[in-house]
Amino acid sequence: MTMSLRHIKGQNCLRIRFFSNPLSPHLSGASFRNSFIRFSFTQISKISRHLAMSAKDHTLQSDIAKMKAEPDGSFKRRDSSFRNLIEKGGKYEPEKDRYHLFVSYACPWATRTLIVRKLKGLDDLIPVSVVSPHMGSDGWPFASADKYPGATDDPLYGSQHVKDLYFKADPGYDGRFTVPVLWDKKTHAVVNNESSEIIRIFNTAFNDFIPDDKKVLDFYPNDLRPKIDELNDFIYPGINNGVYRTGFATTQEAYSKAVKEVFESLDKVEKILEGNEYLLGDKLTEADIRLWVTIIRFDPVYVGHFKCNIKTIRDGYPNIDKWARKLYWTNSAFKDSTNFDHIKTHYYWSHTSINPTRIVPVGPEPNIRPL
Ligand SMILES: N[C@@H](CCC(=O)N[C@@H](CS)C(=O)NCC(=O)O)C(=O)O
Repeated sequence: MTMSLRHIKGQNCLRIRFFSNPLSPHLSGASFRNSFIRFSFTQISKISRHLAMSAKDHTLQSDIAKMKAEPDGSFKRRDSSFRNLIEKGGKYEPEKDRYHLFVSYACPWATRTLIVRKLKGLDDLIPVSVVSPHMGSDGWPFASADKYPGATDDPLYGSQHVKDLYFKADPGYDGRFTVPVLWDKKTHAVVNNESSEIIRIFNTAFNDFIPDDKKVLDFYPNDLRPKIDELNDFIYPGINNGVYRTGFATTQEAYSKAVKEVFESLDKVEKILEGNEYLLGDKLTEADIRLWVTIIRFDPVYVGHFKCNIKTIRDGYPNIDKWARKLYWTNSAFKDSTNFDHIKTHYYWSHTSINPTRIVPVGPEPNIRPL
């Protein structure tokens, strides 16, 4: 049975047609009946908006192959749309069994949130769902749509794709369907889809529910904020987003400019890490976490796929390499949040404009060297 709705001009009613033969509804005159139901104008405009949305081509939002570069060939990332906080007295209160995190192991931004979630011991408070690395024309699929080892289903609504969650939260959503997504089960809403803000939420919002040894961990402490901000201010454009600007550039000029900026920023970080355990001396901060997720992907993916190949981390940056390996091998929050198979498969399979054959390279071996 299918149904069609038509607003009858000048009247606040919709004609609803029920068809028993969806393949040839107009031929099967005898099998449908008309019904008239009275709606308010608000309801009519809501329904019409919903119908218009469902008829729209969403692949422009979900298919990375259809993504357009700027006129000069450079890549510009869109700002995230949902920017709420979780705070006492706010719309989203810190509560047990209320929030859910949707991630991809492939995505560096999502991995930031996984690392802080682990470091702060929020595993039981904030359950996680993991998408398949095959980000195709409908965006990120859950295991229900693509059974990939390590991928899971959406336990809340049984969504097939991450885009279904965005439309559940906002039927008129017109942005990209990105991960991570911090979801509120109580109001069926996206709380926040910006990783840099989700990690700050995880850093403090749930402190009342976790043991003291986790509560005291602060990755954005007051006294270090200006220094952390200063680091983030060049590491984000130069490195985190710099590798994307390099890889998604569509002109030689845009590429050459972006790749130069990546390596200048890496040179700067290499100097900062000289004789230091972490970026700010002996204290692990969010600046390390934000940088690390890009560095761990650098040799396995960005050198080849995004053409960031002036040097590798392992052979060209001894201080960064040592810092990255130490975090991976000695802190399980970093290692457990890293899945090299998802990482490599995602980039090489999903970005067909860069790698049309979808062949996933075997090397480098190993993905990360031992300590
Ligand atoms: N600003 C966002 C960026 C998130 C983002 O771009 N995620 C990528 C995966 S690495 C994504 O989901 N892309 C899907 C798309 O653009 O269609 C954040 O930091 O959370």
